[in-house]
Amino acid sequence: MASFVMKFLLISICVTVITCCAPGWKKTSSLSGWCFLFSHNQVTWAEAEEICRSFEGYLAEPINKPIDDYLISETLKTGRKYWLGLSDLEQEGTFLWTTSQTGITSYNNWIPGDPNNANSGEDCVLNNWTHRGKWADGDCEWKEYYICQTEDIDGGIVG
Ligand SMILES: [Ca+2]
Ligand SMILES: [Ca+2]
Repeated sequence: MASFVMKFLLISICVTVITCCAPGWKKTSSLSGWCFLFSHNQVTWAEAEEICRSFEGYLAEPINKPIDDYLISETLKTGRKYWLGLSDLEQEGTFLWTTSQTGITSYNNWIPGDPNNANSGEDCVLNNWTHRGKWADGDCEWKEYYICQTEDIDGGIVG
């Protein structure tokens, strides 16, 4: 009974006061409503997408500067590059955000020279390319770190 009350209390606080993220996920006060998981393992883009979905989330989508700035601040700390939920798998040269299937609008953060579809083709987007916090297209089969994104506790646990 006591633990039930505690759980109820915690969820109530999460919902009414601030958003709560599952253990291991990060949030930032400047971006209410979002939780982010920065992976410690490296997988292909498709595998990363599947893993994020298994957490009821998706590959992170820095659709605007505030989200991207936060992701950059975190990835610059680790020095790693991470898969994002952005690709031109459907149509070469047309990059779409995975969940909305909409294109890049006013904000983008490509590193100069990318996207370049280099080598045998690059259709999946990484951030923090060469440790400069910028986006680059890469080979979807590369094994890379990834960032998952979910909405707060309602999106992550209930819905
Ligand atoms: Ca491409
Ligand atoms: Ca490239």
